[in-house]
Amino acid sequence: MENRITPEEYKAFTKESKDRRMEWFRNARFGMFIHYGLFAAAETGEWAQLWDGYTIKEYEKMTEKFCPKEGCAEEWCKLAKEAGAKYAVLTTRHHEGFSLWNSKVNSFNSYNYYGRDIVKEFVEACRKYDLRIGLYSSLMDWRHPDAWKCMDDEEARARFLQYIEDMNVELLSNYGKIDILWYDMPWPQMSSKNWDSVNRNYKLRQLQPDILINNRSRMAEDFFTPEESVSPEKDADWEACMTFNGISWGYLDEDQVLPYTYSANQVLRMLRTCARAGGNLLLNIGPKPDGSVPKDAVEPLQKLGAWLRDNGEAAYGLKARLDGNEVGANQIGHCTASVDKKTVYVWEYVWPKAGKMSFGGYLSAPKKITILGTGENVEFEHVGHRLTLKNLPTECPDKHVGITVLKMEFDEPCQYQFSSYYPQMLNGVDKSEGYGN
Ligand code: JFZ
Repeated sequence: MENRITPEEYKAFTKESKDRRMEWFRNARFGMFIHYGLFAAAETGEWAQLWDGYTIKEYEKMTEKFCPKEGCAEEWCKLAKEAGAKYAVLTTRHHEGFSLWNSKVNSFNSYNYYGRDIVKEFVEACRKYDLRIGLYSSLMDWRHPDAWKCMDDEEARARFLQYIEDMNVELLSNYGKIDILWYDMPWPQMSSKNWDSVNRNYKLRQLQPDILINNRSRMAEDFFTPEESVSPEKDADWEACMTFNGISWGYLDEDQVLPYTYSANQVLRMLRTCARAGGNLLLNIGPKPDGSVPKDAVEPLQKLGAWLRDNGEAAYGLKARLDGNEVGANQIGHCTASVDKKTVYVWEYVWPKAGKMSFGGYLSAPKKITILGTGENVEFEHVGHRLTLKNLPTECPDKHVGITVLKMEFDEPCQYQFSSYYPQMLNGVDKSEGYGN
């Protein structure tokens, strides 16, 4: 391989451009994952080939049931846009080894079977709907003869690494500007050295100088990818990837999976966790064998998008990383805040019917409080450390999902005292208020 680079040189190379490359990602907050492949036809998850014990030959029969309809990629991207996603990531080839593009490297592909370059259709749809583009590339491959042999056969490893690289070169050369390379499952090689990740990724970055690469080629790279759990990565960029149902990335019967499908409210709680801890949410849909969006995901995504159109300011864009001590809400809500903490967004999951609400621990008073979704001003008073909002609407102001955001604007960074376990521990509380010393 030409012009090889050391890990130290590579780290310096990527570090120099990282903040510039990451800027859109750090503001985007929300992307849509699309797991599409022959596995959709199995209807038992994207690991069907392995879990259901197919031989490679038997699994090839999935090509008879897989039937991508015209315009399916457009359907995915239109819904992603409507849902408020800023980018989309497509599984171009999952572990089953079936490429969704006109590959000259892997003949087991959608073009040879159906005359369809689905990756091309996907990138064109992303551009039509102004979505940044992510291409998922599995390192694990259940079909290629060298994929497992490479565990202990150096020649097989060289062949397999070249196979993977050649496919990724096709993806990053033939479809215009690509924003994310989303590696997955770096098995059976258990180190970046054995994957030769430094040099393979260095080569791919030459093809797409602005590309972001995730941490799944056994190197930290640009962002971490906690899976099925919105678990913030401290002091690093991260993106939580989540199925829509906690069961499968690939299509499952849309009627039977409905009881497990997340509501818009549940997705919004994930998004808020991301917004207050400097991460993104990559929420997955698993299209049906014909490429249709499973109906269980449609309504939650449409509601989510409607809410974000009114309240997106509280979620999108750079936000302060909060670990619970800088700004606070109450038991029925959570906060996000601007980086300078002069704006605090309180996401109230339940709306008080009493027409008033208070927040302890606010040592400074905002200059203004509004209901973000309606722009309506809120009356309030500030006594000691307590902020009391008065004459509130008795009906929940948010008509989309029932989550109302209160926007509190301060002249200076908000001064908040962590509401501890005993009132006596609160500074600023008047001890004569019956709490004694
Ligand atoms: C992988 C895939 O196997 C899965 O099908 C899906 O595509 C998901 C997004 O990525 O799942 C993983 C990846 C990593 C771990 C577990 C499941 N891990 O590190 O434990």
